[in-house]
Amino acid sequence: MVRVPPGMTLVVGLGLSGRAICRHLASLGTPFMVADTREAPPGMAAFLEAYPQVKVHCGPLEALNLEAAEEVVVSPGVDPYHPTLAPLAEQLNPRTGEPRLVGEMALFVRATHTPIVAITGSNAKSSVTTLLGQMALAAGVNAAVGGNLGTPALDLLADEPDAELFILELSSFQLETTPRLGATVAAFLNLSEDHLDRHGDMQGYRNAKQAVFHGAQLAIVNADDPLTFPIQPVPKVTQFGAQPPSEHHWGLAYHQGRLTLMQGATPWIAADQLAMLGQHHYVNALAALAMGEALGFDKASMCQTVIAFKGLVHRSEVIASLNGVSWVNDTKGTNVGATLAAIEGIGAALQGRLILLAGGVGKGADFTPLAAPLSQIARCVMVFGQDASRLESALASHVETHRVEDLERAMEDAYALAQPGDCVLLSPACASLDQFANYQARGEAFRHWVTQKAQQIGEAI
Ligand code: UMA
Repeated sequence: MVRVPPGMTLVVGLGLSGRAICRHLASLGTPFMVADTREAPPGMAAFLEAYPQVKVHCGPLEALNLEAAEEVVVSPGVDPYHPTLAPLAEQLNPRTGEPRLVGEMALFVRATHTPIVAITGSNAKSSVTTLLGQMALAAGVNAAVGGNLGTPALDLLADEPDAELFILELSSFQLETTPRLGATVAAFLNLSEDHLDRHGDMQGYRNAKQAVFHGAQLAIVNADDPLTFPIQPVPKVTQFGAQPPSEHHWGLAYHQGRLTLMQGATPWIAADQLAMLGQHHYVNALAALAMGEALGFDKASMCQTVIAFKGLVHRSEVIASLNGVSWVNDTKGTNVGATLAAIEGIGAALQGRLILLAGGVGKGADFTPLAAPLSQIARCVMVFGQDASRLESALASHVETHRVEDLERAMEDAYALAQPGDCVLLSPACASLDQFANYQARGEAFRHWVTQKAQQIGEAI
Protein backbone atom coordinates (compact mmCIF):
# COMPACT_ATOMS: atom_id res chain seq x y z
CA MET A 1 0.00 0.00 0.00
CA VAL A 2 1.09 3.55 -0.72
CA ARG A 3 0.17 5.66 2.28
CA VAL A 4 -0.63 9.36 1.78
CA PRO A 5 1.17 11.03 4.73
CA PRO A 6 -0.89 12.75 7.45
CA GLY A 7 -2.21 16.19 6.56
CA MET A 8 -1.12 15.91 2.94
CA THR A 9 -3.28 16.66 -0.11
CA LEU A 10 -3.53 14.03 -2.85
CA VAL A 11 -4.04 15.23 -6.43
CA VAL A 12 -5.55 12.54 -8.67
CA GLY A 13 -4.76 12.88 -12.39
CA LEU A 14 -1.79 14.41 -14.15
CA GLY A 15 -3.63 15.97 -17.09
CA LEU A 16 -4.28 19.68 -17.68
CA SER A 17 -6.38 20.08 -14.53
CA GLY A 18 -4.10 17.94 -12.36
CA ARG A 19 -1.06 19.97 -13.32
CA ALA A 20 -2.96 23.24 -12.72
CA ILE A 21 -4.03 21.95 -9.28
CA CYS A 22 -0.40 21.07 -8.46
CA ARG A 23 0.83 24.52 -9.51
CA HIS A 24 -1.87 26.12 -7.37
CA LEU A 25 -1.08 24.00 -4.30
CA ALA A 26 2.63 24.68 -4.73
CA SER A 27 1.94 28.43 -4.89
CA LEU A 28 0.00 28.15 -1.60
CA GLY A 29 2.77 26.10 0.00
CA THR A 30 0.35 23.19 0.57
CA PRO A 31 2.16 19.83 0.73
CA PHE A 32 0.81 17.37 -1.85
CA MET A 33 1.46 14.12 -3.66
CA VAL A 34 0.02 12.88 -6.95
CA ALA A 35 -1.65 9.71 -8.25
CA ASP A 36 -2.60 8.75 -11.78
CA THR A 37 -4.23 5.46 -12.77
CA ARG A 38 -2.12 5.25 -15.93
CA GLU A 39 1.28 3.55 -15.78
CA ALA A 40 2.86 6.39 -17.78
CA PRO A 41 0.68 9.52 -17.81
CA PRO A 42 1.59 11.99 -20.57
CA GLY A 43 3.94 14.78 -19.47
CA MET A 44 5.25 12.75 -16.52
CA ALA A 45 8.95 13.46 -17.17
CA ALA A 46 8.40 17.23 -17.38
CA PHE A 47 6.32 17.10 -14.21
CA LEU A 48 9.02 15.28 -12.24
CA GLU A 49 11.57 17.77 -13.46
CA ALA A 50 9.43 20.70 -12.27
CA TYR A 51 8.52 19.01 -8.94
CA PRO A 52 11.44 16.72 -8.05
CA GLN A 53 10.35 16.55 -4.40
CA VAL A 54 6.74 15.48 -5.14
CA LYS A 55 5.89 11.79 -4.83
CA VAL A 56 3.89 10.36 -7.75
CA HIS A 57 1.99 7.06 -7.66
CA CYS A 58 1.18 5.59 -11.08
CA GLY A 59 -1.22 2.66 -11.32
CA PRO A 60 -4.42 1.43 -9.67
CA LEU A 61 -5.97 3.69 -7.02
CA GLU A 62 -6.68 0.56 -4.93
CA ALA A 63 -2.99 0.61 -3.95
CA LEU A 64 -3.50 3.89 -2.07
CA ASN A 65 -4.22 4.27 1.63
CA LEU A 66 -6.02 7.62 1.98
CA GLU A 67 -6.83 7.44 5.69
CA ALA A 68 -4.46 10.22 6.72
CA ALA A 69 -4.87 12.46 3.63
CA GLU A 70 -6.36 15.81 4.51
CA GLU A 71 -7.96 16.38 1.13
CA VAL A 72 -8.15 14.56 -2.21
CA VAL A 73 -8.52 16.74 -5.31
CA VAL A 74 -9.68 14.77 -8.36
CA SER A 75 -9.32 15.67 -12.03
CA PRO A 76 -12.52 15.76 -14.10
CA GLY A 77 -11.61 12.60 -16.03
CA VAL A 78 -11.38 10.60 -12.79
CA ASP A 79 -14.59 9.06 -11.49
CA PRO A 80 -15.20 10.27 -7.89
CA TYR A 81 -17.37 7.17 -7.36
CA HIS A 82 -14.31 4.93 -7.65
CA PRO A 83 -14.47 2.68 -4.54
CA THR A 84 -11.17 4.03 -3.20
CA LEU A 85 -12.32 7.65 -3.50
CA ALA A 86 -16.09 7.55 -2.86
CA PRO A 87 -16.00 7.24 0.96
CA LEU A 88 -14.09 10.54 1.21
CA ALA A 89 -16.97 12.40 -0.41
CA GLU A 90 -19.06 11.50 2.66
CA GLN A 91 -16.48 12.80 5.18
CA LEU A 92 -15.91 16.43 6.16
CA ASN A 93 -12.55 18.16 6.03
CA PRO A 94 -12.52 20.14 9.32
CA ARG A 95 -10.23 22.80 7.84
CA THR A 96 -12.47 23.67 4.90
CA GLY A 97 -15.87 22.47 6.11
CA GLU A 98 -16.19 20.76 2.70
CA PRO A 99 -16.01 17.07 1.79
CA ARG A 100 -12.54 15.50 1.90
CA LEU A 101 -12.97 14.74 -1.82
CA VAL A 102 -13.28 17.78 -4.09
CA GLY A 103 -12.32 18.92 -7.59
CA GLU A 104 -10.42 21.84 -9.06
CA MET A 105 -13.36 24.26 -8.77
CA ALA A 106 -13.51 23.93 -4.97
CA LEU A 107 -9.93 25.24 -4.81
CA PHE A 108 -10.75 27.96 -7.32
CA VAL A 109 -13.76 29.22 -5.33
CA ARG A 110 -11.71 29.33 -2.12
CA ALA A 111 -8.99 31.35 -3.83
CA THR A 112 -10.97 34.22 -5.39
CA HIS A 113 -13.68 36.80 -4.70
CA THR A 114 -13.86 37.84 -8.36
CA PRO A 115 -17.37 37.28 -9.83
CA ILE A 116 -17.85 34.01 -11.69
CA VAL A 117 -20.11 33.33 -14.66
CA ALA A 118 -20.57 29.57 -15.00
CA ILE A 119 -21.98 27.98 -18.14
CA THR A 120 -22.98 24.34 -18.37
CA GLY A 121 -25.23 22.17 -20.54
CA SER A 122 -24.86 19.15 -22.79
CA ASN A 123 -24.23 21.22 -25.91
CA ALA A 124 -23.19 24.65 -27.13
CA LYS A 125 -21.48 25.59 -23.87
CA SER A 126 -18.15 26.28 -25.59
CA SER A 127 -19.84 28.48 -28.20
CA VAL A 128 -21.85 30.44 -25.61
CA THR A 129 -18.82 30.81 -23.32
CA THR A 130 -16.70 32.10 -26.21
CA LEU A 131 -19.43 34.48 -27.39
CA LEU A 132 -19.89 35.89 -23.87
CA GLY A 133 -16.11 36.29 -23.60
CA GLN A 134 -16.11 38.30 -26.83
CA MET A 135 -19.02 40.40 -25.54
CA ALA A 136 -17.06 41.16 -22.37
CA LEU A 137 -14.04 42.21 -24.44
CA ALA A 138 -16.18 44.49 -26.63
CA ALA A 139 -17.78 45.99 -23.52
CA GLY A 140 -14.35 46.81 -22.05
CA VAL A 141 -14.62 44.23 -19.24
CA ASN A 142 -11.39 42.42 -18.39
CA ALA A 143 -12.72 38.85 -18.36
CA ALA A 144 -10.74 35.60 -18.19
CA VAL A 145 -12.37 32.82 -20.22
CA GLY A 146 -11.74 29.10 -19.78
CA GLY A 147 -12.65 25.95 -17.84
CA ASN A 148 -13.78 22.90 -19.83
CA LEU A 149 -13.20 25.06 -22.92
CA GLY A 150 -9.47 24.47 -22.55
CA THR A 151 -7.58 26.54 -19.96
CA PRO A 152 -8.12 25.13 -16.45
CA ALA A 153 -9.80 27.65 -14.16
CA LEU A 154 -6.85 27.58 -11.70
CA ASP A 155 -4.45 28.51 -14.52
CA LEU A 156 -6.67 31.52 -15.36
CA LEU A 157 -6.45 32.58 -11.75
CA ALA A 158 -2.66 32.46 -11.82
CA ASP A 159 -2.19 33.91 -15.32
CA GLU A 160 -4.82 36.67 -15.24
CA PRO A 161 -4.65 38.12 -11.71
CA ASP A 162 -6.29 41.38 -12.83
CA ALA A 163 -9.42 39.72 -14.23
CA GLU A 164 -12.64 41.48 -13.21
CA LEU A 165 -14.76 38.49 -14.19
CA PHE A 166 -14.24 34.76 -14.77
CA ILE A 167 -16.33 33.26 -17.57
CA LEU A 168 -16.11 29.49 -17.15
CA GLU A 169 -17.47 26.60 -19.15
CA LEU A 170 -18.03 23.82 -16.62
CA SER A 171 -18.71 20.16 -17.36
CA SER A 172 -20.75 17.76 -15.26
CA PHE A 173 -17.42 16.17 -14.27
CA GLN A 174 -16.16 19.49 -12.90
CA LEU A 175 -19.45 20.38 -11.23
CA GLU A 176 -20.03 17.11 -9.40
CA THR A 177 -16.95 17.72 -7.25
CA THR A 178 -17.75 21.42 -6.57
CA PRO A 179 -19.40 21.83 -3.14
CA ARG A 180 -20.51 25.46 -3.59
CA LEU A 181 -19.75 27.51 -6.69
CA GLY A 182 -21.44 30.79 -5.68
CA ALA A 183 -21.64 32.10 -9.25
CA THR A 184 -22.90 35.61 -9.95
CA VAL A 185 -24.59 34.19 -13.06
CA ALA A 186 -25.08 30.45 -13.65
CA ALA A 187 -26.43 29.23 -16.99
CA PHE A 188 -27.71 25.72 -17.73
CA LEU A 189 -28.20 25.68 -21.51
CA ASN A 190 -29.76 22.30 -22.27
CA LEU A 191 -29.74 18.68 -21.20
CA SER A 192 -29.54 15.66 -23.48
CA GLU A 193 -27.93 12.25 -23.05
CA ASP A 194 -24.17 12.29 -22.58
CA HIS A 195 -21.61 10.72 -20.23
CA LEU A 196 -24.15 8.17 -18.98
CA ASP A 197 -21.29 5.66 -18.64
CA ARG A 198 -20.03 7.91 -15.83
CA HIS A 199 -23.23 9.34 -14.31
CA GLY A 200 -25.36 6.17 -14.53
CA ASP A 201 -28.56 7.73 -15.85
CA MET A 202 -30.11 11.06 -16.85
CA GLN A 203 -31.05 11.79 -13.24
CA GLY A 204 -27.43 11.39 -12.13
CA TYR A 205 -26.23 13.51 -15.05
CA ARG A 206 -28.78 16.25 -14.31
CA ASN A 207 -27.95 16.24 -10.60
CA ALA A 208 -24.26 16.69 -11.36
CA LYS A 209 -25.02 19.71 -13.55
CA GLN A 210 -27.43 21.23 -11.01
CA ALA A 211 -24.38 22.05 -8.86
CA VAL A 212 -23.89 25.03 -11.19
CA PHE A 213 -26.72 26.77 -9.27
CA HIS A 214 -25.36 26.18 -5.77
CA GLY A 215 -25.07 29.65 -4.21
CA ALA A 216 -25.85 31.40 -7.52
CA GLN A 217 -27.41 34.87 -7.59
CA LEU A 218 -29.03 34.47 -11.02
CA ALA A 219 -29.96 31.32 -12.96
CA ILE A 220 -30.22 31.48 -16.75
CA VAL A 221 -32.27 28.51 -17.98
CA ASN A 222 -33.77 27.15 -21.19
CA ALA A 223 -37.54 27.72 -21.37
CA ASP A 224 -37.82 24.82 -23.86
CA ASP A 225 -35.94 22.39 -21.59
CA PRO A 226 -37.42 22.35 -18.06
CA LEU A 227 -34.73 19.91 -16.88
CA THR A 228 -32.38 22.92 -16.90
CA PHE A 229 -34.45 24.72 -14.24
CA PRO A 230 -32.92 24.83 -10.75
CA ILE A 231 -34.13 22.20 -8.30
CA GLN A 232 -33.05 24.29 -5.29
CA PRO A 233 -34.27 27.91 -5.13
CA VAL A 234 -32.12 30.62 -6.79
CA PRO A 235 -32.94 34.31 -6.01
CA LYS A 236 -33.61 35.21 -9.67
CA VAL A 237 -34.31 33.09 -12.74
CA THR A 238 -34.22 34.34 -16.34
CA GLN A 239 -35.33 32.14 -19.23
CA PHE A 240 -34.26 32.03 -22.87
CA GLY A 241 -35.67 29.87 -25.66
CA ALA A 242 -37.07 29.62 -29.15
CA GLN A 243 -40.59 30.85 -28.29
CA PRO A 244 -41.88 34.45 -27.96
CA PRO A 245 -40.72 35.61 -24.50
CA SER A 246 -42.74 37.11 -21.67
CA GLU A 247 -41.70 39.91 -19.27
CA HIS A 248 -37.90 40.14 -18.89
CA HIS A 249 -37.23 36.74 -20.50
CA TRP A 250 -35.51 36.12 -23.85
CA GLY A 251 -36.87 34.43 -26.99
CA LEU A 252 -37.59 34.54 -30.71
CA ALA A 253 -40.61 36.32 -32.18
CA TYR A 254 -41.61 38.02 -35.42
CA HIS A 255 -41.13 41.78 -35.29
CA GLN A 256 -42.00 43.88 -38.35
CA GLY A 257 -42.05 40.68 -40.42
CA ARG A 258 -38.58 39.46 -39.39
CA LEU A 259 -37.67 36.72 -36.93
CA THR A 260 -36.05 38.68 -34.09
CA LEU A 261 -34.09 38.03 -30.90
CA MET A 262 -36.24 39.66 -28.23
CA GLN A 263 -36.21 40.44 -24.52
CA GLY A 264 -39.86 40.52 -23.49
CA ALA A 265 -41.53 42.90 -25.95
CA THR A 266 -38.23 44.64 -26.85
CA PRO A 267 -36.58 43.69 -30.15
CA TRP A 268 -32.78 43.32 -29.96
CA ILE A 269 -31.45 41.84 -33.22
CA ALA A 270 -33.14 40.51 -36.38
CA ALA A 271 -32.04 36.88 -36.81
CA ASP A 272 -31.13 37.43 -40.47
CA GLN A 273 -28.40 39.87 -39.34
CA LEU A 274 -26.42 37.09 -37.63
CA ALA A 275 -23.44 35.58 -39.48
CA MET A 276 -24.52 32.12 -38.24
CA LEU A 277 -27.55 30.35 -39.66
CA GLY A 278 -29.95 28.11 -37.75
CA GLN A 279 -32.31 28.34 -34.84
CA HIS A 280 -29.88 26.69 -32.42
CA HIS A 281 -27.41 29.54 -33.02
CA TYR A 282 -30.11 32.15 -32.34
CA VAL A 283 -31.01 30.42 -29.08
CA ASN A 284 -27.32 30.29 -28.06
CA ALA A 285 -27.04 34.02 -28.82
CA LEU A 286 -30.09 34.67 -26.63
CA ALA A 287 -28.45 32.83 -23.72
CA ALA A 288 -25.31 34.95 -24.10
CA LEU A 289 -27.37 38.17 -24.37
CA ALA A 290 -29.32 37.24 -21.23
CA MET A 291 -26.03 36.86 -19.34
CA GLY A 292 -24.41 39.95 -20.83
CA GLU A 293 -27.44 42.08 -19.99
CA ALA A 294 -27.51 40.79 -16.42
CA LEU A 295 -23.81 41.65 -16.10
CA GLY A 296 -24.47 45.20 -17.30
CA PHE A 297 -22.59 45.00 -20.63
CA ASP A 298 -23.30 47.79 -23.10
CA LYS A 299 -26.21 46.89 -25.39
CA ALA A 300 -24.80 48.24 -28.65
CA SER A 301 -21.48 46.43 -28.27
CA MET A 302 -23.26 43.17 -27.35
CA CYS A 303 -25.41 43.36 -30.47
CA GLN A 304 -22.39 44.05 -32.69
CA THR A 305 -20.57 41.07 -31.18
CA VAL A 306 -23.50 38.71 -31.70
CA ILE A 307 -23.92 39.83 -35.32
CA ALA A 308 -20.22 39.35 -36.11
CA PHE A 309 -19.79 36.00 -34.28
CA LYS A 310 -18.89 33.24 -36.74
CA GLY A 311 -18.85 30.35 -34.28
CA LEU A 312 -16.08 27.93 -33.41
CA VAL A 313 -14.02 25.52 -35.46
CA HIS A 314 -15.32 21.93 -35.41
CA ARG A 315 -18.90 23.07 -34.74
CA SER A 316 -21.05 22.95 -37.90
CA GLU A 317 -18.05 24.40 -39.77
CA VAL A 318 -18.44 24.48 -43.55
CA ILE A 319 -15.08 23.27 -44.96
CA ALA A 320 -15.73 23.35 -48.73
CA SER A 321 -18.15 22.70 -51.54
CA LEU A 322 -17.08 19.79 -53.80
CA ASN A 323 -19.09 19.43 -57.04
CA GLY A 324 -21.97 21.35 -55.44
CA VAL A 325 -21.95 19.22 -52.28
CA SER A 326 -21.16 21.02 -49.02
CA TRP A 327 -18.88 19.26 -46.53
CA VAL A 328 -19.50 20.27 -42.91
CA ASN A 329 -17.28 19.44 -39.93
CA ASP A 330 -19.23 19.06 -36.69
CA THR A 331 -16.79 16.69 -34.98
CA LYS A 332 -17.71 18.39 -31.68
CA GLY A 333 -21.06 16.60 -32.05
CA THR A 334 -19.94 13.98 -29.53
CA ASN A 335 -23.41 13.15 -28.21
CA VAL A 336 -26.90 12.61 -29.60
CA GLY A 337 -28.20 16.05 -28.58
CA ALA A 338 -25.37 17.87 -30.38
CA THR A 339 -25.85 15.80 -33.53
CA LEU A 340 -29.62 16.42 -33.45
CA ALA A 341 -28.99 20.18 -33.20
CA ALA A 342 -26.62 20.03 -36.21
CA ILE A 343 -29.05 17.92 -38.29
CA GLU A 344 -31.93 20.25 -37.50
CA GLY A 345 -29.88 23.43 -38.06
CA ILE A 346 -28.51 22.22 -41.40
CA GLY A 347 -31.75 20.49 -42.43
CA ALA A 348 -33.58 23.83 -42.45
CA ALA A 349 -31.22 25.24 -45.10
CA LEU A 350 -30.68 22.04 -47.16
CA GLN A 351 -31.45 21.97 -50.90
CA GLY A 352 -30.67 18.29 -51.52
CA ARG A 353 -30.26 15.44 -49.04
CA LEU A 354 -28.03 14.90 -46.03
CA ILE A 355 -25.31 12.25 -45.77
CA LEU A 356 -24.40 11.83 -42.11
CA LEU A 357 -21.07 10.37 -40.98
CA ALA A 358 -21.46 9.02 -37.44
CA GLY A 359 -19.77 6.64 -35.03
CA GLY A 360 -17.10 6.16 -32.42
CA VAL A 361 -17.63 5.62 -28.69
CA GLY A 362 -21.33 6.08 -27.87
CA LYS A 363 -20.88 6.34 -24.08
CA GLY A 364 -24.00 4.24 -23.48
CA ALA A 365 -26.35 6.69 -25.25
CA ASP A 366 -29.61 5.83 -26.95
CA PHE A 367 -29.29 6.71 -30.67
CA THR A 368 -32.98 6.29 -31.58
CA PRO A 369 -33.81 10.06 -31.32
CA LEU A 370 -31.74 10.51 -34.52
CA ALA A 371 -33.97 8.16 -36.53
CA ALA A 372 -37.00 10.42 -37.14
CA PRO A 373 -35.18 13.58 -38.35
CA LEU A 374 -32.80 11.49 -40.48
CA SER A 375 -35.70 9.63 -42.11
CA GLN A 376 -36.97 13.04 -43.32
CA ILE A 377 -33.80 14.50 -44.82
CA ALA A 378 -31.01 11.92 -45.11
CA ARG A 379 -29.85 10.16 -48.25
CA CYS A 380 -27.95 7.73 -46.04
CA VAL A 381 -25.85 7.42 -42.88
CA MET A 382 -22.29 6.05 -42.85
CA VAL A 383 -21.57 4.41 -39.51
CA PHE A 384 -18.11 3.50 -38.28
CA GLY A 385 -16.10 2.85 -35.13
CA GLN A 386 -16.71 1.02 -31.87
CA ASP A 387 -20.47 1.60 -31.67
CA ALA A 388 -21.25 1.28 -35.40
CA SER A 389 -23.50 -1.72 -34.85
CA ARG A 390 -25.51 0.09 -32.13
CA LEU A 391 -26.02 3.05 -34.47
CA GLU A 392 -26.99 0.69 -37.26
CA SER A 393 -29.61 -1.11 -35.18
CA ALA A 394 -31.10 2.23 -34.00
CA LEU A 395 -31.29 3.74 -37.51
CA ALA A 396 -31.39 1.04 -40.21
CA SER A 397 -35.17 0.61 -40.29
CA HIS A 398 -35.67 4.37 -40.82
CA VAL A 399 -32.84 5.42 -43.13
CA GLU A 400 -30.35 3.74 -45.49
CA THR A 401 -27.30 2.81 -43.40
CA HIS A 402 -23.82 1.76 -44.59
CA ARG A 403 -21.39 0.26 -42.12
CA VAL A 404 -17.76 1.12 -42.95
CA GLU A 405 -14.41 0.61 -41.26
CA ASP A 406 -13.40 4.18 -40.49
CA LEU A 407 -13.93 7.87 -41.21
CA GLU A 408 -11.81 7.88 -44.36
CA ARG A 409 -13.81 5.04 -45.91
CA ALA A 410 -17.04 6.83 -44.86
CA MET A 411 -15.85 10.00 -46.66
CA GLU A 412 -14.89 8.11 -49.83
CA ASP A 413 -18.27 6.39 -49.97
CA ALA A 414 -20.12 9.63 -49.20
CA TYR A 415 -18.22 11.37 -52.01
CA ALA A 416 -19.32 8.67 -54.47
CA LEU A 417 -22.98 8.81 -53.38
CA ALA A 418 -23.56 12.57 -52.93
CA GLN A 419 -25.57 14.57 -55.49
CA PRO A 420 -25.29 18.35 -56.11
CA GLY A 421 -27.19 20.23 -53.38
CA ASP A 422 -26.44 17.54 -50.79
CA CYS A 423 -24.54 18.09 -47.58
CA VAL A 424 -22.03 15.62 -46.10
CA LEU A 425 -22.04 16.18 -42.35
CA LEU A 426 -19.53 14.75 -39.89
CA SER A 427 -21.49 14.85 -36.63
CA PRO A 428 -20.64 11.53 -35.02
CA ALA A 429 -22.93 11.55 -31.91
CA CYS A 430 -19.97 9.75 -30.29
CA ALA A 431 -16.60 10.38 -28.70
CA SER A 432 -13.60 9.82 -30.95
CA LEU A 433 -11.23 7.97 -28.66
CA ASP A 434 -11.50 4.53 -30.36
CA GLN A 435 -9.90 5.80 -33.59
CA PHE A 436 -8.49 9.28 -32.84
CA ALA A 437 -6.53 11.08 -30.12
CA ASN A 438 -9.47 13.45 -29.56
CA TYR A 439 -12.41 15.05 -31.37
CA GLN A 440 -10.16 17.80 -32.76
CA ALA A 441 -7.94 15.19 -34.48
CA ARG A 442 -11.07 13.63 -36.01
CA GLY A 443 -12.16 17.07 -37.30
CA GLU A 444 -8.69 17.73 -38.71
CA ALA A 445 -8.74 14.35 -40.51
CA PHE A 446 -12.05 15.40 -42.09
CA ARG A 447 -10.68 18.83 -43.05
CA HIS A 448 -7.50 17.28 -44.51
CA TRP A 449 -9.45 14.80 -46.68
CA VAL A 450 -11.82 17.49 -47.99
CA THR A 451 -8.98 19.93 -48.68
CA GLN A 452 -6.98 17.30 -50.58
CA LYS A 453 -10.01 16.26 -52.60
CA ALA A 454 -10.70 19.91 -53.46
CA GLN A 455 -7.13 20.25 -54.76
CA GLN A 456 -7.43 17.03 -56.80
CA ILE A 457 -10.60 18.16 -58.56
CA GLY A 458 -9.60 21.83 -58.81
CA GLU A 459 -12.24 23.28 -56.45
CA ALA A 460 -11.45 26.51 -54.60
CA ILE A 461 -11.67 26.37 -50.79
N1 UMA B 1 -7.15 9.72 -16.83
C1 UMA B 1 -6.86 8.46 -16.38
N2 UMA B 1 -6.35 8.33 -15.13
C2 UMA B 1 -6.14 9.37 -14.32
C3 UMA B 1 -6.43 10.66 -14.80
C4 UMA B 1 -6.93 10.80 -16.05
O1 UMA B 1 -7.04 7.47 -17.09
O2 UMA B 1 -5.68 9.15 -13.18
C5 UMA B 1 -7.71 9.89 -18.19
C6 UMA B 1 -9.16 10.34 -18.16
O3 UMA B 1 -10.05 9.29 -18.05
C7 UMA B 1 -9.27 11.07 -19.49
C8 UMA B 1 -7.88 11.67 -19.67
O4 UMA B 1 -7.02 10.92 -18.84
O5 UMA B 1 -9.52 10.16 -20.55
C9 UMA B 1 -7.83 13.14 -19.29
O6 UMA B 1 -8.44 13.30 -18.01
P1 UMA B 1 -8.11 14.58 -17.10
O7 UMA B 1 -9.09 14.63 -16.00
O8 UMA B 1 -6.67 14.57 -16.72
O9 UMA B 1 -8.39 15.72 -18.14
P2 UMA B 1 -7.63 17.13 -18.25
O10 UMA B 1 -6.46 17.01 -19.13
O11 UMA B 1 -7.45 17.72 -16.92
O12 UMA B 1 -8.75 17.96 -19.07
C10 UMA B 1 -9.92 18.34 -18.35
C11 UMA B 1 -11.13 18.10 -19.24
N3 UMA B 1 -11.18 16.69 -19.61
C12 UMA B 1 -12.13 15.87 -19.14
O13 UMA B 1 -13.04 16.25 -18.45
C13 UMA B 1 -12.04 14.42 -19.53
C14 UMA B 1 -11.03 18.95 -20.49
O14 UMA B 1 -12.27 18.85 -21.19
C15 UMA B 1 -10.84 20.41 -20.10
O15 UMA B 1 -10.62 21.19 -21.29
C16 UMA B 1 -9.65 20.55 -19.17
O16 UMA B 1 -9.82 19.71 -18.02
C17 UMA B 1 -9.49 22.00 -18.65
O17 UMA B 1 -10.55 22.37 -17.82
C18 UMA B 1 -12.27 18.04 -22.37
C19 UMA B 1 -13.47 17.11 -22.36
O18 UMA B 1 -13.50 16.16 -23.11
C20 UMA B 1 -12.38 18.93 -23.61
N4 UMA B 1 -14.50 17.39 -21.53
C21 UMA B 1 -15.71 16.62 -21.50
C22 UMA B 1 -16.71 17.16 -22.52
O19 UMA B 1 -16.59 18.33 -22.92
O20 UMA B 1 -17.65 16.42 -22.87
C23 UMA B 1 -16.34 16.70 -20.12
